[in-house]
Amino acid sequence: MKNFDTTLYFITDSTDFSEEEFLYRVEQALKGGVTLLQLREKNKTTREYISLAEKVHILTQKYSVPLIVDDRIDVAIAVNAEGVHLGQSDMPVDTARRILGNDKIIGATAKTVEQAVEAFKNGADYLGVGAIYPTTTKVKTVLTSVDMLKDIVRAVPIPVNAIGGLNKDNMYVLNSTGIAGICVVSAIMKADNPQKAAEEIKEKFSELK
Ligand code: TZP
Ligand code: MG
Repeated sequence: MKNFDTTLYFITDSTDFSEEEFLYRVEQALKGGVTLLQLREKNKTTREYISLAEKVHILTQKYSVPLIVDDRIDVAIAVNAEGVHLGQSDMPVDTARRILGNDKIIGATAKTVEQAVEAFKNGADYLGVGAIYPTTTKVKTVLTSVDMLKDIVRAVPIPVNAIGGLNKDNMYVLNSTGIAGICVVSAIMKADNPQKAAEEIKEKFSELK
């Protein structure tokens, strides 16, 4: 059964960390209450990606948090991850759904109502919408307005998460948007204390109206 909570969706980035430091930070974040975790790697070989995904999956399973693999259906299948996240240039959601079946979580990126509705109709379980703020994480994206975020939330019945440059001090802009959760990379990944960062972000999110 698909069972997931997008409240605090942590997307990892191993850039500039040793594997040991990376895995330590991932575990600290899980201790801090991350509810969904995405492994996102852009510069690894397939073999390296699978190797890291296996190690991260052991950690996410220890904390009963579903593991989502960014882009790579093959890597997700290889490690029996709980799901995949697909951008607008990645495999179409309906194709991924056909390959993965109904039990896997499929997330999609959407920047317009049309993209959101299409992803939902094609079988997406949740959406990531942004970037809300400029981001320091390496990604090809454009800014998405909070008004567009609200329109997307209204247009689809699945959980919608905000992403992009979000941290505990600026997420107040997400008040009354109706989002299900937030996605963060650097606010946790690069924090002095990833556990504390996760706890604080979760607390702030719970205060949103
Ligand atoms: N998609 C839109 S913004 C982004 C992705 C993957 C990166 C968000 O990273 P950060 O560090 O939370 O701004
Ligand atoms: Mg992608």
